[in-house]
Amino acid sequence: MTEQEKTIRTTCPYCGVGCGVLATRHPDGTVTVAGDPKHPSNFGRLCSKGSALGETLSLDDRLLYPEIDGERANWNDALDLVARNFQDAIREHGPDSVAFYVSGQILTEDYYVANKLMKGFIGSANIDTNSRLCMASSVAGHRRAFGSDTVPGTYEDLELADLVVLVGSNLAWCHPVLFQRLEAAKAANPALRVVVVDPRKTATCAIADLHLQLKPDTDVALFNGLLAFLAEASVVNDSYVNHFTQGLEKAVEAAGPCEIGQIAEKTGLSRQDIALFYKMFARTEKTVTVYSQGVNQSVVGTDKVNSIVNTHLATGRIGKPGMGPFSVTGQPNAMGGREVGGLANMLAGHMALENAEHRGIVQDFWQSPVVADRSGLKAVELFKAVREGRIKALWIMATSPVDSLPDADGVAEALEACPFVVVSEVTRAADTVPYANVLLPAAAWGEKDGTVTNSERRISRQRAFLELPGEVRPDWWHLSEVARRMGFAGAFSYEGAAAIFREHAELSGYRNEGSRDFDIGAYRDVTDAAFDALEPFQWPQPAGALPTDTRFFAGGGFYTESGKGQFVPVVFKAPRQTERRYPFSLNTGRIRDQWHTMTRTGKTPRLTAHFAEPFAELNPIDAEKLGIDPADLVTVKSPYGAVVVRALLTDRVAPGEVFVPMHWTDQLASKARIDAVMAPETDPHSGQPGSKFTPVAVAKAKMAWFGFAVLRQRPEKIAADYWALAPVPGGYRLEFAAKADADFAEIAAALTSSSNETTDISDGAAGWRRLAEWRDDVLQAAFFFSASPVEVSRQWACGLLGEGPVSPQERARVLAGRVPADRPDPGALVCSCFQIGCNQIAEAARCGATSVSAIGETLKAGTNCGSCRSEIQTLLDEIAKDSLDDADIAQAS
Ligand SMILES: Nc1nc2c(c(=O)[nH]1)N[C@H]1C(S)=C(S)[C@@H](COP(=O)(O)OP(=O)(O)OC[C@H]3O[C@@H](n4cnc5c(=O)[nH]c(N)nc54)[C@H](O)[C@@H]3O)O[C@H]1N2
Ligand SMILES: Nc1nc2c(c(=O)[nH]1)N[C@H]1C(S)=C(S)[C@@H](COP(=O)(O)OP(=O)(O)OC[C@H]3O[C@@H](n4cnc5c(=O)[nH]c(N)nc54)[C@H](O)[C@@H]3O)O[C@H]1N2
Ligand code: SF4
Ligand SMILES: [Mo]
Repeated sequence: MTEQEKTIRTTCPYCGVGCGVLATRHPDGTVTVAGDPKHPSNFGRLCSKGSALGETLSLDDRLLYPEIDGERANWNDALDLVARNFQDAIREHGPDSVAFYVSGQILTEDYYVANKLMKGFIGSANIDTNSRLCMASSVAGHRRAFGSDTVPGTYEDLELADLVVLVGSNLAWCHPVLFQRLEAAKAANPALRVVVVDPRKTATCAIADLHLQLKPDTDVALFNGLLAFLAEASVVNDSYVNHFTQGLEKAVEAAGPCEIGQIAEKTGLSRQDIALFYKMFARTEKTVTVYSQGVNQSVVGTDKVNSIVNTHLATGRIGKPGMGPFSVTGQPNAMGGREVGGLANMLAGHMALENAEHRGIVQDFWQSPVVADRSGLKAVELFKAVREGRIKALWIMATSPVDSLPDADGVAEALEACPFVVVSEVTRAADTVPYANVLLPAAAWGEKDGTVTNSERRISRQRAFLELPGEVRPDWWHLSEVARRMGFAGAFSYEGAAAIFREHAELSGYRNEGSRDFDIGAYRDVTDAAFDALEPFQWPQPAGALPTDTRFFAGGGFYTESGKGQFVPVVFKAPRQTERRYPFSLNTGRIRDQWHTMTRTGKTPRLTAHFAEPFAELNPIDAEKLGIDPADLVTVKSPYGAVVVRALLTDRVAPGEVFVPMHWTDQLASKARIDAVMAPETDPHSGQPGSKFTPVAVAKAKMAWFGFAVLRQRPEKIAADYWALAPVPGGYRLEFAAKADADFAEIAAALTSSSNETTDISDGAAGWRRLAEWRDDVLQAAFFFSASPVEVSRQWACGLLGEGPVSPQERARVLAGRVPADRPDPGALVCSCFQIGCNQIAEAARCGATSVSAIGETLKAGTNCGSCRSEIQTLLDEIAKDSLDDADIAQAS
């Protein structure tokens, strides 16, 4: 390593696994990353997104200076204006006329300051967060059962278990490193069984011994049935139940008798599969049930959580090695946000807003003029209030509600109508930016310092390794400066993240004495230097105690009034039916290589190659009925809004269901914000929207022509009824289409510079036309037009931008666009690290590489980050099945 090279230990800014990252800054300004072998979450592993972090740090789209009404401003004016508008609103309309909407992607220190300002100094609880869309049902379920929002287990439990049940969790794509740990545990312990409960066949199913492909939102029927089964088969742990819990009888009564036939009817599962699952669960002491958004993001999400937790309380399988219900968090700091009380119905330090004693503790500690004493507006209600003019000043930080909240067009209207909107952002290429009266430039990953808490309650440092560019400042600074200007200088005079962390740690231990789960009092006096060097640690960590058991509730000790864990009686409610006009149920979620609204992962070709445009997974049976062919464009529509996306025909989804990823925004596609389609219906206990279910109509979007282009420059404006843009090495790729006939030469010219030379070839009979533009013999853009979806190898076409000068005589050959014989089409990308496509894997399999490791040896695919290993497995399974089928056919004929 040269002298200027510097390696810093930090934490990945994406998912809740919370992997340790070694970031090395090189003298040429580039940054490379590697997994931190010493970090106890990942032990050196990183997934595809984590591995590509170094490629997402460019400043080209960064917000570098404050802006007022779209004009660059200085910090002082911007902060004064924010403080004045908030103060004016509070004076005229009261504290509940202002609100913050923040995010599980800010650091604990940012979050702590936001919550303190709103609840203790402004005196309203109108601070909510995108965790409402993410973890709120788990929080509500935990509090009902445990009396506190406690995750009882640790990651190690997945490795120590003999049965891991994954409910509504696509772990392979969404918590890839945890998935890899599970995969490795399964390889080491052949007795370990994995059950996946998901209406969709996901990549996670590659390691499943049993996939329960249930009907959407019928999980409560499945787990109530399990509780009844356990009770009837006397698998209840009487000692645990009698000593440490209350309410089993009522819960069993609510669940009703275990009638497998009825459960099969409700869930759409086969009786055999249900019985098999119940028996596996009953006989396997070491069972962990991991759950995620298929559980939380539902109008019955909290009941789903408790139906799962009930089965673990009944068996006493909680807080012991290899056992427990385990809600895995999505965002890097979803847990930190919960610890500081960032939700509208929570208080700092895992204290309860409705508890007068807790409010007293917090107010006394903060020495604050007030402390909010009733729940503020939860995300969906909050934006409804904004739309109705009840919120006069709103501050949005590190989240994009016009993309991620249901009825997203309604949210956009709300922001339009709001008298004063502040947005703290890192990029100007975010859909919220146009709605901001004041834009505050925030420090991004690599520039900011502080802590995050992962799914297993492990607190790790994010450390800066880059200077703050332009005038960007960390989020906690934005908040503290406004607080100072609102007259609260004394309580917000922080010098840095360490000072905030100390205060947060001290509050967690303040008048605690074991009465609250969250206690990191041991760190209340941490020095700046010790904070810099802080090693990842799990809470609880009270002052004066040695780190001991990091699990909860094996021996009771619940935080309820009685100290006992509570069974919550839950009753299965049949999910809302789809209707004649909206006959499909829309499911939404994530893909392997993109993070939410793509503001970072959408910047690197390595991550966009896996899926380069928005799509709808549709079962081939439905497609046939609707006259939809592969690669057609389709409209997915509800009474709230519509998207136009590419049809992806696959039996991964069941007939009657359609899955659309949540990622595409107006930055990279014409009309793909799927939350514009989602109904704003929420769980009554948690306020979490049911982002996995909305009745929709699906129809072919008829187009007069389709186009595909590779372009050296990003086009300024794209005039087409459908378009989707993605970066490729050396430029961009564009898919587009329109309903009306058009002049292709004009379209091409409008997307590029007019000074280019053009080559134009067409095949009238085959119905296609191709145009290429050149400058100094170098390809600037290539266009492929056709009356039907363009059939050209995308990998080959994207590679054209990498070719050197081409003489005029050769240009037609370039355009002819057949993959040269010596360079077979690699096919759809599977391995993003080594850019290996499915055709290459199929070819290797035909040559004998029939296992994931053999593919790794032959092609290197899957040998770096490992995120694609489950897809390789699925491909190999399909190839094996196809060749068996072929053999059957051959035999039969
Ligand atoms: N690659 C990637 N990883 C991520 C993220 C990302 O954006 N990209 N985001 C992170 C965040 S914030 C989160 S919250 C997590 C989310 O992680 P996950 O919850 O694992 O991901 P999702 O794709 O949202 O949904 C999981 C599954 O729920 C299923 N599901 C839908 N309806 C039901 C139902 O009624 N019952 C059951 N049992 N299952 C159902 C869906 O089919 C889907 O496969 O991922 C985190 N990790
Ligand atoms: N239909 C549907 N909708 C969903 C979901 C779903 O499964 N289906 N999932 C929901 C869930 S679980 C989640 S977590 C949400 C996520 O949805 P969002 O929170 O809206 O998505 P992000 O893209 O993560 O938004 C983060 C924003 O913060 C910016 N940013 C990044 N770092 C910083 C920083 O340090 N400071 C500041 N100030 N800004 C920063 C990014 O540029 C980006 O614009 O979506 C929810 N919406
Ligand atoms: S699993 Fe991937 S996205 Fe999640 S923290 Fe680890 S490297 Fe980051
Ligand atoms: Mo999330």
